[in-house]
Order: sequence, then structure tokens, then C-alpha cells
Amino acid sequence: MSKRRNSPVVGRRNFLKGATLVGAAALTPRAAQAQPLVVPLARAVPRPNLVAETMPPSRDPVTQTTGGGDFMVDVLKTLDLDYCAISPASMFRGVHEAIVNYGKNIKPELLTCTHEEIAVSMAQGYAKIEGKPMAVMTHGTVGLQHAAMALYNSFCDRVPIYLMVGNIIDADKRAPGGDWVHSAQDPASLVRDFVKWDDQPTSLQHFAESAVRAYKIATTPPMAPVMLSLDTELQENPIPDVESLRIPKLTKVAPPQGDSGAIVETAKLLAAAENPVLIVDRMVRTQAGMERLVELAETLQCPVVDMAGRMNFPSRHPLNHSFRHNAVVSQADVIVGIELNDYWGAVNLMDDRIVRKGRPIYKPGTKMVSIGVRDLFTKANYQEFQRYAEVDIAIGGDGEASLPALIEAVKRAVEPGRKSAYEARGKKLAAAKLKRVEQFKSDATIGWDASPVSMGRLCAELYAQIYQDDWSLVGNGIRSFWPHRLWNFDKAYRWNGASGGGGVGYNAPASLGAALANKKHGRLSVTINGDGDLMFTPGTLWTAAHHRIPILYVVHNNRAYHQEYMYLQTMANRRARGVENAHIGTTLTDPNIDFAALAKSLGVYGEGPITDPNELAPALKRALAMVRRGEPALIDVVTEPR
Ligand SMILES: Cc1ncc(C[n+]2csc(CCOP(=O)(O)OP(=O)(O)O)c2C)c(N)n1
Ligand SMILES: [Mg+2]
Repeated sequence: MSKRRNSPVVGRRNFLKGATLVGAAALTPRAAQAQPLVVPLARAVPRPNLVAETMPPSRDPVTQTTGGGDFMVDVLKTLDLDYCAISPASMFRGVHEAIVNYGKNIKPELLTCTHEEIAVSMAQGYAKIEGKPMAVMTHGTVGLQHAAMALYNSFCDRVPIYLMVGNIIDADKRAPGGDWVHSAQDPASLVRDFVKWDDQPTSLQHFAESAVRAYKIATTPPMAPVMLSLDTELQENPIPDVESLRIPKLTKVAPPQGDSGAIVETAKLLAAAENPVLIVDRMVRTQAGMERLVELAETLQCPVVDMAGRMNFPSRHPLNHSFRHNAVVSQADVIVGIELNDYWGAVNLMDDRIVRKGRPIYKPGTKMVSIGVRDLFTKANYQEFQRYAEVDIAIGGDGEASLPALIEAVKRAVEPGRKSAYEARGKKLAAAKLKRVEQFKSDATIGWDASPVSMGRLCAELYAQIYQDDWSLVGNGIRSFWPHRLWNFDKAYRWNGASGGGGVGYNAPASLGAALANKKHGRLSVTINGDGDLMFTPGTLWTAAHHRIPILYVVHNNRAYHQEYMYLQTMANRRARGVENAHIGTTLTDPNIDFAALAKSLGVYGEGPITDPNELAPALKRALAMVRRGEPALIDVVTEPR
């Protein structure tokens, strides 16, 4: 029963076979013993049994041979879901029990989380490394409310999450108290603004169809979370009509390619441009996508600005000009933005501290093209769609899937006579890049011996100890730019982007989800975690220990919600009131948080607080030894603010 089903017919037969087995199991000695225990006790009591009189005995309580939850598990097993992250709750007990007993806790295997936000964020980080969704199950209403922010992050980040939420639809079946406060008429209304699709099936066949449809919708670009509300009656009751059930087959949608005419037009613009620029953000899903982007850039010898929503372009490639963003955009005559989350933001500057007013970085007359799925799906309420971007050609198609056609079209459009001009352009770019890299290396030494520890030193020391491993940076809090400046990001799994919705509390659990995905590939996962973020979701560390997920947490401990501290300083400066009070409500001191002790209390190896930079390397070595052995570890480094 635990094998993945290839055809719906086989699926149903296996299901029937399984149902029979469950029935047989119910007649094992344990079950047989259970029956007499119930019957004589009832008979032995001569007094009126009020419970028995007011409530008819539940039908066949011991030998319920089928349960809707079993069928639901059968359906889930066809969907290639390796894990299901949960904080346990009665509203999904029918499926929970079926997963661990009937489904043998395999595909999906349950991950125990200490908060629903952790469960969803783990799924977000996991999906970006593994390329497929993780299931999450939450309690009705309250569990979903906890999950909501992480769901919003995932939605903004265009990451599929397969969310199931328990609910009791029939008011007649709700016990007083908890069942009522945790049930809703329309549970998904809470999150409908930031899930792509939701449903509340009212029969098992309805569940089967909706479950397969949900997976298909979630994994079709633009990918996003989906939600199924699981009625407890469907989960818990015997299956009335086993024979009639079937599991529809899942056929994933091939990602759409951009219109061929528009692709050719774009290729001509790129080939003819003096200074073409490619800007990419959430584009690469696979290693092949990264290699194709390299091919496109090398064909044109043009700069690539990687906005790092995913790991798109090798950091040390001479054409990676992410840290010369303004320089290359201001020179561009053609800009092609691929899967940009925020096209306007990539070509304009806006200071939100003093006067909220934007200005373009690009020259007037610069031709702009967008390729991506952003334009194919928009919701109204939450404004994550960003400012309207005025482009000359807007191509609705998946970025990675559209690259082969664009590369071919560019190769055809390149005039042989211009090849030497391209080469000269490439050489100039390579020299500028080299200069920038040298600058970064020297900048990283500023404050090398300072205490609190500088972020340049922290990231240099960390890289020195992992660069020979098959490493993966699975999180980087309120992003320090040092890793992308100094490290050699050369594979699609070296980095997995940020939160999407800017919801703090993402980094710790999303890093863990990504580390879980890396585990089976034997990769070394490391994350740089803000102290503020970690305090939103500290229970993540327990899940890391419980499920033995190897990951190194380096706490970037500036003892503050430092970003907000800076905003408060700016506000006070603007009003000429001095910054003396900017620490109020923004710092995390008095008492200082002992993250090493926190880690230890949750079963994770912990060291720190490290204030002397010379203690960093030996501490990293000890912690990484734990991680290489397959355990999580944490080191708390008291750092400069950014
Ligand atoms: C859920 C949520 N609450 C509050 C914020 C506002 N916020 C943005 S950054 C930040 C500070 C996070 O602290 P930390 O992780 O330590 O990063 P630091 O700014 O200190 O580098 C806060 C509170 C947010 N983005 N999300
Ligand atoms: Mg902080």
C-alpha cells in the first residue's frame, strides 16, 4: 500500500486489498481481547447506564475495517509527497492515524513541528531545494491562523505548499467547546487572498479529485500554496462505497514557453544592442536552467544581474554583475528581465527613509522586455504584485522553459561581424568584475579583529571551512551580502532565495526544510540566522534535533531587531529629536539571549556567545564536525549590526 500508484485502476485494487488487510488485523488477538472487555463490563453494572441510554453505542467501534483517512492516504501516496509537517490536532486525527498506521509513516512521513508557522516555512525552504512540494496539515481555524504568515511568504515567493486543514462541516457532529471554536463555515476564507486554489471536499471521491487537482495547480507556474479543508467525518468514518472510489491520475502541466514571435523580437533587440543586460530573480528551478542562462549570457557577452530570488547565475562568473547593478542598468540600451518579482524596483531607485519618491536608473529610450509568469496570475487585495512596470515587450511564459528558444533565436540573430565587439564587451565586463571582487576581498578585512565580530570576517571564516564540502547556504536572515560577495556559488542548490513576503520567522524553519532536502544528497547545509528571526520560531531547533537534520545555524546576533532600530533612528533624526531612545522596543538586550543554552535545551549542539573573532574558527570547526556527523548545531556569534 505504501508504493506509489502508477495507474488509477491499480490504485483502487491496492486500496481494496489494503482495506481487507485492515479488516483482518482487526480480528487479531488484540482486537479479540478488546471486545469481551467492553461487553462484560457493561453487563456487570446493574444500575441504569445513563451514557448507554442517552447515546446509542457507536456502531462497530472495534472492528471499523475502513476509514476515510486510509483512502485519503492512498490518494496522497500517488502525489509524490515525501513529508508532511504537522503540529498535531484533533481536527485531522483521522488522517494522522491513517498516515502512521495504515500508511506506515512513509510518503508522507510526518515531521513534528512546534508551531504551524514552522511547518509551512519548512515546506517553503524544502520545495525550493527539492523542486516539489511538502504537505502540511494544521488544526482547524487556530492552526490555520498560525500558518497564515508563512503561507503568505510562500505565496509571495511563488512556492508550492500542499496544505490540508481539518474542519467539522456538520454542526450536528461538533462536540461542545473545541470542535466549535475550531470549525468554520469557510475555513479557507482566512487565507484565500494568498493561496492559489482551495476546496472543501464533501465526499471521498471529491477529495480524490481535489487532492490531485490541488497538486497540479500548486506545481503549475506560477507556483503557489493550495489548501484543502478536510472534513473530520470524511476522515474518520468507514468508507461507505469502497468499490466506487478511484484515484485520478496526476499529469503535471508542462511549463508554458513564451510566444515564439515575441521571443524572436527580443532576440533581435538583444543581438543588436550595444549594452544589453539580463536581470533575473525567481527563474532557475533546475541546474539545467542555470546552465542555459550562462549560455545565453556568454552568447551575448552581456552582464547578468542576479536578484537572488533563486540561485540563478554563478556568482564568480565574469558576467555576473549583481553587485554592479546600478552601473550596468544605467548603461543599458536593452534590458530583459526574467521572472522578476519586481521589475520596476530593479530599474528604479526609491529611498523610503526620507522622501518616498522614486527615480529611474535607466536611460530614457532603453528598451525593456519582461519574460515570466508574473503577468499570468494576480490577486487584488495584498499588494505583493509590486509597482506597474512599463515594458516594451511583455512575454507571458515560464522563464526557464523559454530560455532554449531565446538562446536559439539569439544565436540566429547575432551577425557574425559583431562577434569581436561582443568579445571586447565581455573582456571589459570581466575586468570590471575582477576589480569589484578584489575590492570586496579587501573590504572584508575591515574590522577583521573587531569585537563584536564583523560580518565580513564571519562569512570569510565560515566559507574557509566549508568550501571543500558540497555546501548549500539555505538561509541568510536579513540578508548580509557577504556570502554572495565572497563565496563561489556555482550550483543551483548553493542558495535558495529569501522569504518572499518579508515575514520574520521564516529563516530558521525554511533553512531547516531546505536542509532536510539537502540531507539525502549528502550536502552540508549552513544558514546565517538573525537573532530576532530565531526568537520568532525557536522551536525549529527541536524539530532539527528530533528528526536528525544536519544543519549549522550561525546566529548573526546583533542583539536587536536591527533593521527596525535603524528605521527608528532615521525617524528620530528626521524630527531632530536625537537617537538616544531608538533602542526602545528594538533591541534584544537586558537580558541578552543565550542562544547556545537555548539550542542545548532543545537537543541541539550549541556554542557561544562568541565575541572574540579569534574564537570563531575553532568554534565553527567543532560545530561543523557535528553537522558532518549528521546532527544539527548552532553557534551564537555576537556581531556588528549588519
Ligand atoms: C512578522 C514580522 N514582524 C515584524 C517585521 C518587521 N521586521 C523587519 S526586519 C525585523 C528585524 C528582524 O531581526 P533580526 O532577524 O535579528 O535581523 P536584523 O534586522 O537584526 O539584522 C523586523 C522585526 C517583519 N518583517 N515581519
Ligand atoms: Mg538582529
